[in-house]
Amino acid sequence: MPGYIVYGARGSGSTAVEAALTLAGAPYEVVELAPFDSASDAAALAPINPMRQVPALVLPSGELMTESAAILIHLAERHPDAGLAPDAASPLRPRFLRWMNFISAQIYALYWVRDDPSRLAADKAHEAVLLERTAARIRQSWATMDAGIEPAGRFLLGDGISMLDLYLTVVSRWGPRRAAFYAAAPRLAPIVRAVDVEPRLASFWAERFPFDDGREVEALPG
Ligand SMILES: N[C@@H](CCC(=O)N[C@@H](CS)C(=O)NCC(=O)O)C(=O)O
Repeated sequence: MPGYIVYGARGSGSTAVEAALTLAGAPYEVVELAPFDSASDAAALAPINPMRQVPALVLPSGELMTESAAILIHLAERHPDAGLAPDAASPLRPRFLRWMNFISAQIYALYWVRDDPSRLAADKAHEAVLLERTAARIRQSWATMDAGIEPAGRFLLGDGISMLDLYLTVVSRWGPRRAAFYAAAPRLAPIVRAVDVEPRLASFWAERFPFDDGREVEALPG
């Protein structure tokens, strides 16, 4: 079976997709491009994904997919034996879909600003305000998720890891980082820690998104 091609970067949202493919045992290769760090990488990505963002996934059929939640849901459907999502008839399906989309729309979307606040800010002082206010919004969103979803087991949807756990874990590693996440979402904290130490992902995390105590707190500028 021809494999998947992931356009992605270490520590980026593509690592959720790569982790999912790893757990599914699906063959894939990564084309390393970090558009948030490099103008030349952004230009190289443009013919693949006009939004110049990763993850961008080329399916075995040759079709392009973007949008992390949609990709993860699709991969769960294409690799059902991996058990990475409740199926359409499951009572857990509505909450799976709800919180997958919540992470994309309410939280991940804010990184378009946070990764380069000059996209919206008029000056440096305004950039600091945007960073502070988007961090507050992210903390509020994590708290809303924490109050809105009761973990159904060791992971969010039961005792098996799901796409939702992978997505939550990757996005919770970004600024304002884990210490803020744990404070805002104490019930979700053990979930992401369990994903951090998932044995099947140990070498994957070490290579693609190294994460240790030093990364739990955001480095302050200056
Ligand atoms: N809506 C997209 C957002 C993807 C995204 O923002 N990716 C970041 C990296 S984590 C990126 O490529 N940023 C570069 C940019 O937006 O210019 C998704 O859900 O996958």
